[in-house]
Amino acid sequence: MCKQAVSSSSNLFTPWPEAEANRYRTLGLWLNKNMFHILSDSRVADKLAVIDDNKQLTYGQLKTNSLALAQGLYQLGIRTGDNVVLQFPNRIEFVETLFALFALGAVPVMALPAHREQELKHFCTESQAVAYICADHAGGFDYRALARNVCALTQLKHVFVAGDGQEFYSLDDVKRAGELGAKSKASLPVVDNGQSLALLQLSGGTTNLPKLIPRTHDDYFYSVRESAAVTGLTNESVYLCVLPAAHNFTLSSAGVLGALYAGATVILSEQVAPDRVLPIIAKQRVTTVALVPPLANAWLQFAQKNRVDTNSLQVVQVGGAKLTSVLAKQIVAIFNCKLQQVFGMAEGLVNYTRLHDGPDKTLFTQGCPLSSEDEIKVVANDDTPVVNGEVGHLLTRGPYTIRGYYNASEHNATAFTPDGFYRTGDLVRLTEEGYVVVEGRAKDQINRGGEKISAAELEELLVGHPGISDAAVVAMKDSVLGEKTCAFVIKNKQQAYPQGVNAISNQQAITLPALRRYLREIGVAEYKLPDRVVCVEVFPTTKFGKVSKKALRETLENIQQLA
Ligand code: OOB
Repeated sequence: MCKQAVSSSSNLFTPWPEAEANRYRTLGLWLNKNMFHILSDSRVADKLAVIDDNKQLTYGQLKTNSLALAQGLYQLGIRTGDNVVLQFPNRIEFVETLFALFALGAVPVMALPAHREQELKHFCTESQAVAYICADHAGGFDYRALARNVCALTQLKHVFVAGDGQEFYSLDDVKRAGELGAKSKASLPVVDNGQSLALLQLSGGTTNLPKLIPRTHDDYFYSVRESAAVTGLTNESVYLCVLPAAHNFTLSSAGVLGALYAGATVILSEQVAPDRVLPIIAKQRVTTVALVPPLANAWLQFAQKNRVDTNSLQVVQVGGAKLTSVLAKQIVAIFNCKLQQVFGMAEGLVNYTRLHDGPDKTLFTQGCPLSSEDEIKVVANDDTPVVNGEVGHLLTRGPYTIRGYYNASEHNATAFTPDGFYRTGDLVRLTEEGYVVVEGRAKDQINRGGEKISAAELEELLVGHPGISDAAVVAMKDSVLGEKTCAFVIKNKQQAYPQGVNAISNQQAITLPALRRYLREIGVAEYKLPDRVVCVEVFPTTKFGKVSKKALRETLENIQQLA
């Protein structure tokens, strides 16, 4: 079941129309270059490229290691066009493996460290991945145990583990074999095919199962180069990555790849808590960092109460969820730095406030599109443009926004307009100067402090529980995370509980702890577990007979007010 060649991916993702593609090439946006060139020879080989909690590598070492790993993976059968699920904490091995896969023309599927059996199984099946590459353990979790379960459930052919591989291939051994192989044979050529897939990102999702987002070398490399310029990264910058490095924000906006492209030093931290990270900022003289609003808030609280040296900080980027102007002002005042708001999506479009913008923009808007070639439209429900300045649905297309999800033709028919605009699901208005203000969301999703949860996905998981006959998930306001998740459930009265399915079934209790335990047991990522459960007899419906999420949100607000 090995997907053999890149040609097979052509019917799995929608290319840009030829006229647009030619235009982007003529304009020099698409360079027909493999992203491996980010580690190009022009970098100073002995400059520090990456530092993690335990080790560090120069640009020269990073390049050598990635090529050796590519060679080793090739020897074991990984080929151009193969999809490979990658799941790492913020460690150097993540960067080495990512560039090894780029060099091979293999396609990493960017799983997050929090993902578990449910998600991994889906990524492997959906992408027909031939391999899974992970760390042995991180954050107290053993990823080899996860690998065992995923292997049993999918068509995976190989598992590679950084650290103690146990029964799996150790990444160090693969690298060593690759070094030896490279000495005896001609080293692998890095193939430039800009239209081929560079990686598969993950959508926050509105569907039962998250969609994969096909990003090409041409489009991703363009967004990385342009983002590095807009965030002011140079070879003197020190970029700190605290959010998961695989996420589009910290990978490419400008992220780890943008920082390496600029010749900067990247610090990968597995810690996020301010007492652990703020000393790293002081020690490494960090200039640039990307945060989600709740993390920015936690760091500020800490910095106000403790003596910390954050003098080196020049740019603090905040994105992933709406930043309040109150928090925005505090960031600028307390960190004495430039604030850059980032409103982006793994599907492509990224908006940034610019470093020279005044407070009217940096405090109160989510920026403007990265590229002058980005097209954005704000439309009413019938897709007609709204009056300037009014709130509407944001649609976009451009040189780095996908034209379709991976292997999802049915979903693509509604997720994109017939002329190729992506329906972001965000409700926005534009200022007179064309800056975007995010006003809300039309998509059925919870944005839990930047982590996206598809309501449909969680509902499907909940109704899989024998004690629940129906579920409807809505966002509830939260002062720290912005939003949390509330699951309204209808108990299953008829269902006879099978013996020993899990602790909760036998008790017939649909309590929050029991439900969270159930979801954990079936292998759902921790951030997707509901924060509140409300049992109801029936769901309110709209006049079309659909569950009214609006009415459920109102019920929730009433309950919260009474509490
Ligand atoms: C980023 O990417 P995703 O794919 O996890 O989530 C995209 C969605 C957007 O459609 C929007 O609903 C929300 O996240 N979002 C924001 C926001 N940034 C993202 N909502 C309000 N204000 C913001 N600043 O989250 C992402 C990708 C690249 C760069 C930055 C964020």
